[in-house]
Amino acid sequence: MPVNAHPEYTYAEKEYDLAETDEDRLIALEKMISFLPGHKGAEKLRAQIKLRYKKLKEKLAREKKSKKGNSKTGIKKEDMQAVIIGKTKSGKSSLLSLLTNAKPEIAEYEFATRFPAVGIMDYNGAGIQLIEVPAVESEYYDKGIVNSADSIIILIANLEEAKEIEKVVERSQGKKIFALNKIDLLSENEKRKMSATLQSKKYNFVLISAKTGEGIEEFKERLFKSFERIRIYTKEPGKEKTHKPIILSPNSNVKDVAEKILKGFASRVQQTRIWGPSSKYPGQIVGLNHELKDLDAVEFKTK
Ligand SMILES: Nc1nc2c(ncn2[C@@H]2O[C@H](COP(=O)(O)OP(=O)(O)O)[C@@H](O)[C@H]2O)c(=O)[nH]1
Ligand SMILES: [Mg+2]
Repeated sequence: MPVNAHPEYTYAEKEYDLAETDEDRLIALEKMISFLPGHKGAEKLRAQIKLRYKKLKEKLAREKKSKKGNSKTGIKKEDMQAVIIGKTKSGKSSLLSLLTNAKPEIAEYEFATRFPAVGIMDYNGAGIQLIEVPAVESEYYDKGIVNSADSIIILIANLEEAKEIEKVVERSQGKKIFALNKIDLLSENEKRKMSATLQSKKYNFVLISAKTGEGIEEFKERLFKSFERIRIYTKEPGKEKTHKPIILSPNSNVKDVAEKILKGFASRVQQTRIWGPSSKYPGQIVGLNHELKDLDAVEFKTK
């Protein structure tokens, strides 16, 4: 307790010590600040309390902000997550239902999708999480979810829409892929013209039809590449490798695989063998630091 402290200050300090939530701590700090002793001897204390207040306030702001993101929708983020955005009736729901098990409403009328719809797309055994976000121009558009996604699929009908939506996601970090949809309605000549225009603007784009499936294989490949991840299969001694790979960032090593399987698992590994692109020969014995490549298979023998 500082010298010559105001009784109200002493009281607020007690409140602070007893507070159980950060919100209550912040209120107590506000009171402490307003009753801080003004004399020179308390200079250091004043600075300390004000700094503590500032930090706590920032922490609460951060927490509030992150709640506005994905957690609001209750969607758990998978290793590879992409959002599908675009104007109403651009074909977002159609694309989601073509690529995943999700069954969103596909409609002739506008703004049919009010809540983000989620599905998992299979890419040679690897799951890619796709989220249809309500139309960019609607009040249900969810900025938070778009900002936290790894990749952003922008469904468009023409160059104007590409420009318009590009502005909306200007600040988002995710890799952007423009997909010109409904190409089944275009002639070969129109398709060529559109491609040339998008190319000249340096867009990362693909031509697709969510209705006929045209261009979809190339789209899937482009999408997977946008995540810049590697797929590592695991196997048990004497058995076939698993169908579902583990997803890691490039330059990951054997230890990263073990730890992704189970935290602390690396310490139980006695011997590791690898097959695939990073191995010198099939079944090569390597150490935990061995760097892996996309499509490697790893076998662990445990102690
Ligand atoms: N011809 C054609 N129609 C499509 C295509 N994709 C979507 N549609 C149609 O466009 C309308 C809106 O589709 P929807 O997926 O609900 O769009 P959303 O509002 O962006 O979710 C529906 O009538 C779909 O059948 C496509 O590739 N080709
Ligand atoms: Mg929709």
